Amino acid sequence: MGNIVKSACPLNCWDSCGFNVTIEDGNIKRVEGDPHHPITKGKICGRGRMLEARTNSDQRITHPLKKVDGEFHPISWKQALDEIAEKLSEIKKAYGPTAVFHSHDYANSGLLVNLDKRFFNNYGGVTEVIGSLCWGSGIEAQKWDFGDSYSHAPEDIFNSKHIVIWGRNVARTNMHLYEYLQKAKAAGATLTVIDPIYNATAKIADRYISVKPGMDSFLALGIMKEILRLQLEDRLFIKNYSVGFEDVEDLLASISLEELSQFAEVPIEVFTDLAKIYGNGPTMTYLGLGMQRYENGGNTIRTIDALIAMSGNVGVPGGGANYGNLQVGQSFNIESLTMPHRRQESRQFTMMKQAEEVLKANEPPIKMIVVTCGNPLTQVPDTNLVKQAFESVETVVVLEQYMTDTAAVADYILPVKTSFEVEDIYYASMYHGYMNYSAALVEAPGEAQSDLWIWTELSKRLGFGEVFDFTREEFLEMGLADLNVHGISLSKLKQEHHLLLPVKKVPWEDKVFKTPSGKYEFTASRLDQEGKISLSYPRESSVNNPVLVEKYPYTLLSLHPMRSNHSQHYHLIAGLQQNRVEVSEDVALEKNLSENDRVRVYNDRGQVIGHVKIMKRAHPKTINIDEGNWSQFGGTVNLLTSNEPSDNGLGSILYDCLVNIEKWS
Ligand SMILES: Nc1nc2c(c(=O)[nH]1)N[C@H]1C(S)=C(S)[C@@H](COP(=O)(O)OP(=O)(O)OC[C@H]3O[C@@H](n4cnc5c(=O)[nH]c(N)nc54)[C@H](O)[C@@H]3O)O[C@H]1N2
Ligand SMILES: Nc1nc2c(c(=O)[nH]1)N[C@H]1C(S)=C(S)[C@@H](COP(=O)(O)OP(=O)(O)OC[C@H]3O[C@@H](n4cnc5c(=O)[nH]c(N)nc54)[C@H](O)[C@@H]3O)O[C@H]1N2
Ligand code: SF4
Ligand SMILES: [Mo]
Repeated sequence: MGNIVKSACPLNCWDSCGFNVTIEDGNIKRVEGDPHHPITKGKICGRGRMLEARTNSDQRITHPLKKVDGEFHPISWKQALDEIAEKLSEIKKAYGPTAVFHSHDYANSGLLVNLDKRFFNNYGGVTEVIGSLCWGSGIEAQKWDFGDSYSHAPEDIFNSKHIVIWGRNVARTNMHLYEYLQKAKAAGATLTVIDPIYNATAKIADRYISVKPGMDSFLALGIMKEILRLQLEDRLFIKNYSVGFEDVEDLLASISLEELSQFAEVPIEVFTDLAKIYGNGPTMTYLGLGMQRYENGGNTIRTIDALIAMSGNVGVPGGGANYGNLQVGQSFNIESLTMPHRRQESRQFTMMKQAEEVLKANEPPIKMIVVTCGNPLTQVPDTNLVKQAFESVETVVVLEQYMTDTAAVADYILPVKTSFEVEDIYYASMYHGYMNYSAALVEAPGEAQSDLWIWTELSKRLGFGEVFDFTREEFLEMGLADLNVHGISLSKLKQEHHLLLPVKKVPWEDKVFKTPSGKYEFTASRLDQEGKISLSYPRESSVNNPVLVEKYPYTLLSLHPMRSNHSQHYHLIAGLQQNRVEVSEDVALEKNLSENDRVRVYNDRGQVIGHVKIMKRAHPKTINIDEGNWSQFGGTVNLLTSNEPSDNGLGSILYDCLVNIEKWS
């Protein structure tokens, strides 16, 4: 039977689902959807259901471990914390606090996860990561254009005449948007999918457009050129609410439709077709992260934004350039949780270049790395370099639940609780505007502790224990303080389990933008450098590097896996434990490959071995290996990817990656 309680999904995902969790004899038995959640309505994915296994698995790390002579040995919490605190204090004295590097990602979307920064800021300010492997180029791009990255409320889709899914793998990564798409389609909206891979979302579309990876800006320019020819642009918006459109017109005049079609590998008729879609809106565009993971990624998102703006689809119901939804996270009082004013020193490495920076840092050198909510040896590009960097540092401390590739190179592993073992509030700044509450539901196995307990214990030893002298509830109330005026409190949230944050349903409806000019900026004034959109190409492409294309003729994508959230589920699902190398039909033909052939995919950075699967209707010269795989199961695709940053400096170029492939026995 068991007792059913409400909870929430902690995984880094668009959907941020509400859960009903069954508890029996003090253990998690089952994880299901909460039918009362306004957006996720009782449906969840396999990754969410698998959180039962992630909590109960006997592979969990249950005791602090210390590496001695290359082997891990269990030690007491007291020993682990005393030794780490002593090292932290010695490092600060000898080199300053920025000799400590905090490497993290966003594996848990709990509000109190931010308290790691409270610890590091009070320590004096460490070397931090900036930018994002995930969506950094696109977020920065939208900040230049709109001043911020905001999305429409999910239900606003029913005001759309046309819906365009541009580089988002909705059926796989954003399941509730997929449901909304089906409903909006049934209610009469048209659906267009733009993607180099004919994915499950493309299958339900009225129009599928196959584009050359990394070349979407040429498609967007082609559509704009046709919009101008057909006089479908929104002159009122351009005149009253934007700056810089003349620069876009100049750019469009500098290149022909034929050239645009050749670059994008999209026929001109498609430009015309989409010009009519955008010109006869409202047309709602959902941008995914696909096309911004290239060196020209920021420019690509800005060009698509420009198309959406000039066609009159910004600030109107049923429209929007829906990418991130940062207004969700901005609702919380993050600064009172993180105390940035306590920093005495600071240094930043980008997410992408963290390994290279660790290796070359000397003022001061990196003496300790602390990893939280991240698995850089699997998820950060150019794995061979990441491994070398982490192995080069004297002390690596990893807060983990499992023996990941990153934990395996640690000197200390501190075992942490899973989301069902702590109280927190979960939200995603990606799609809908609800936050969800979860109480601590079960006891943790062995000696696993919460991340917060670890910061509290370390802070006491380092002499600033008072800043952690709060209960979890008090910290949650601190994070919600600014919301009280909106009638939102922790007690109300506990009662209702989910509450809508005060987010705009139709962002930019007042046509007042957060840019320096207050207008939509076709040409960005945010920076000193020229803010015009331009013709730009992926780094590893025939335009920028024809020699490399001869050696490595195929583009390698590394999409998010269906059944795992990044690297979090591979060790629990036997069927995932080898690399599947998906190739477009022309690659199979060129290389004489059949289904299940064993192949080697390689470039100058590394190689990955796997088995062939042939993708129907994928764009020519395209290969995909899903991201997240562990070294013991054949290795991460990041052995092949590049650690270069995108054009605006804050994003990765994970999909801007040329490879070759051969049979391998
Ligand atoms: N199942 C599952 N779901 C997840 C996650 C997971 O790990 N597993 N992770 C979550 C997280 S953290 C994130 S960030 C989101 C990401 O969600 P998505 O944005 O959907 O992520 P991607 O896997 O990058 O897929 C993007 C799509 O872009 C396409 N694409 C690649 N290159 C190009 C291009 O040049 N142009 C165009 N037009 N399309 C291109 C790909 O073929 C793919 O269909 O998913 C979230 N949901
Ligand atoms: N090639 C390629 N690389 C990619 C991507 C891609 O599409 N292709 N996707 C990128 C994207 S979008 C993202 S968001 C990143 C994700 O990168 P990561 O966030 O590093 O990946 P995850 O596998 O989600 O999680 C990392 C670890 O966090 C641990 N963890 C979970 N909860 C907690 C917690 O509460 N406390 C602590 N201390 N640890 C916890 C998990 O056990 C897991 O091992 O990867 C990026 N890397
Ligand atoms: S991973 Fe995403 S879709 Fe799956 S249960 Fe969690 S929030 Fe929902
Ligand atoms: Mo992500």
